[in-house]
Amino acid sequence: MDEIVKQIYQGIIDGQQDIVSNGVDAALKAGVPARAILEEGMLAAMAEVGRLFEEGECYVPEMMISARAMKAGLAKLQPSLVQTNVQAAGAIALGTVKGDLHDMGKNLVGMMLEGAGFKVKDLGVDVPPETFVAAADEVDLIGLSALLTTTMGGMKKTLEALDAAGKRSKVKVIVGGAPVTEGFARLIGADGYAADASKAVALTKSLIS
Ligand code: B1M
Repeated sequence: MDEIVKQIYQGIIDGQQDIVSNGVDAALKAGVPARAILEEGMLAAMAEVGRLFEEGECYVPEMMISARAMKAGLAKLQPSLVQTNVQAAGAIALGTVKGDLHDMGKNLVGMMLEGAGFKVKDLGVDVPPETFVAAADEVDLIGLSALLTTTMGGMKKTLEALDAAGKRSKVKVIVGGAPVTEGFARLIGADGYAADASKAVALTKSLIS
């Protein structure tokens, strides 16, 4: 791993915003590809934070501080991730389902979709089904994110609410997030599942091209 990328990785684990933010600037200046900074530095570090939390070696406050450091780095990386000359290819509404406050995966998916030329409406976190239903009139596709096994049910409820409002056939719905699987997506009747942000872009293109 590149030395600067290592510093970004460690900075996220230690929750040091300045190190991460300056590290991303330095890495971009040194010509390290944005994708490598994201995947080898930032995503790998958050996966390690998750492992430490799971094993009782760190707690929610530390997880929050790491998340803040990751966000500082993402803000610096965003322009490089979303560079695009592509015309708007469709409109997407994105949100993390009700009860769930995790937003970094959803934000990354949003950035990548914008980079691919889609117009993205970010509905935020803890989004109830009725908010997705209201957005359905304005977009071609709705993207639902969930990071907790306990909130995945919110995806099914959103699909049911779209159905009840007579809007299900008007929009495509895709789902993603760490606990979500292809099988779960099929079970609840979503139009697709993507394991990461790049796959979400490919899936979106295939569904609304
Ligand atoms: Co939380 N948390 N957390 N957390 N947290 C997890 C998810 C957990 C797996 C940690 C663990 O135990 N190892 C665990 C969930 C266990 C489970 O349900 N199976 C957990 C828990 C338990 C909790 C709390 C309940 C802890 C507590 O309070 N006791 C609590 C819940 C709060 C709530 O939401 N109601 C909580 C809180 C938090 C923080 C607030 C401290 C913070 C979130 C800060 C924020 O998002 N602003 C946090 C964090 C940082 C994590 C971990 C460490 C990292 C998540 C993350 O941002 N990853 C996480 C452990 C882990 O995932 N390894 C954990 C980076 C992000 C870019 O990846 O979100 O996976 P991810 O997104 C990926 C893909 O999943 C996919 O693409 C993205 C990019 O490749 N993707 C999509 C995501 N959405 C998609 C949508 C798509 C397509 C693809 O289409 C629409």
